[in-house]
Amino acid sequence: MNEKQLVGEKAVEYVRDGMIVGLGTGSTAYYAIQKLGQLVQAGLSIKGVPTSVQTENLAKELKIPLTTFTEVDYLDIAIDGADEVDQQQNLIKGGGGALLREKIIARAAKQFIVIADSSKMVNTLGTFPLPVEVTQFGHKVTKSHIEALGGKATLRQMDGEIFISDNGNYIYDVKFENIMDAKELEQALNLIPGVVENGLFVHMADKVITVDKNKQIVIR
Ligand code: ABF
Repeated sequence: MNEKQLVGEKAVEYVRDGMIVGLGTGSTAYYAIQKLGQLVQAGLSIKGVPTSVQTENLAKELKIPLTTFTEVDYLDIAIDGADEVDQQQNLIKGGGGALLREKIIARAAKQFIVIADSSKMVNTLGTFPLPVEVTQFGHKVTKSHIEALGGKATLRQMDGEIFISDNGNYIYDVKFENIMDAKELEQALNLIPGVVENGLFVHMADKVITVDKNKQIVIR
């Protein structure tokens, strides 16, 4: 079993009958969702809130019942991946382009569980470019304000076209050198008109499930 599957399936052990579950996006969350699909087939009664259209489609394939924030206003648990996890369990997320819905769902969850293979664990955030979701309107001006904070912003493309998020926005991937104060940067970015959300998840993870160098599961 690979590290992603190990941590993905471990997180599902925290899911109980009757829960509303935030379903993450990415190749690690994929394993958690696959496991939930098996348990639903075996009788587990949950309702999922997907963090992306991609995850919504996967959940539908697996016949996991879904709900929305028009029916619920909180989640019991959210399980999601990350691009980087630092020593204080702060995260960079958004490599999959789903950071806005992921952050809304992570905040709405009573328990936010992050699943990350060992390659995601870092001392300081910032090796991975920070995804910042921006409105299409005025995005080049927004980019200039983002770069004034010290980063180098690149408009995300996919298959030669400008990437458009599930919410109809653009994403800039911003290379900051080491991010020493994640909270300060998160707040500074979100003060910029045109910035919708950014991929810094500060003090949000309740648990981080990863794997140590002996391939043993570690829960922080
Ligand atoms: C998602 O999980 C994204 O925020 C993040 O980019 C991704 C990690 O991807 P993977 O699990 O495929 O490494 O939540």
